[in-house]
Amino acid sequence: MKFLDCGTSSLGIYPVVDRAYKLEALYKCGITTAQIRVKNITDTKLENEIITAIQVSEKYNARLFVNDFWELAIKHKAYGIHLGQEDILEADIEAIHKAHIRLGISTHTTDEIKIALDIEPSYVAIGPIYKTNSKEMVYSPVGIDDLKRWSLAVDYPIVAIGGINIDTIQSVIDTASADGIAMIAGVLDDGEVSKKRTKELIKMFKNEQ
Ligand code: 3NM
Repeated sequence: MKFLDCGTSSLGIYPVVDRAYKLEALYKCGITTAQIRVKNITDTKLENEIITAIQVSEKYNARLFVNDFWELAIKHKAYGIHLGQEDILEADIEAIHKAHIRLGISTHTTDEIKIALDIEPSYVAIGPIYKTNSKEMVYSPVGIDDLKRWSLAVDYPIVAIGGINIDTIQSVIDTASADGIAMIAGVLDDGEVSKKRTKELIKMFKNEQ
């Protein structure tokens, strides 16, 4: 089926945010890939949040992945959709492909990676690299060594996620395994975007230090 790729530039620092208004601050810092992972709202509010997220991302020419709500993402022509392992069982993968929308898939084990690879996605996310407080996890951390090892068998861009922040990112960068490094808390201060830290993270990813 083969999903579209995400272009020639690295996905880079890949923030995952719960509300669309946080995206603009991130894009102004130089973020080029983000995910909207809306929680706790439904119906029109949810749809409007996704529309706003898509619009602001288009304005900045950024690669926005919509988490979970694949039908809304198709309806509003999102750049990409991100799905977890349970979601890929329920979502209409063919409809996403037909709509020319990119697809990223979460994986936590080598078995899950195999399932993801069968779908020929735009990227494979591997996590949690470290312990995370942002999502309940039944999986123990993958760690740096397995990230390196697993990535050798994956011929798709890899996104590392889980517990990655300004203090832990360098070891992930040093693996040279990740095309993108996703994070929730790492770009936030009290729930709001920290521009200073976001810029520092981008610099570290680009190895400009
Ligand atoms: N998915 P933080 S870890 C949303 O491993 C999510 O699939 C994960 O948040 C996975 O950067 C995670 O604050 C939470 O640790 C990431």
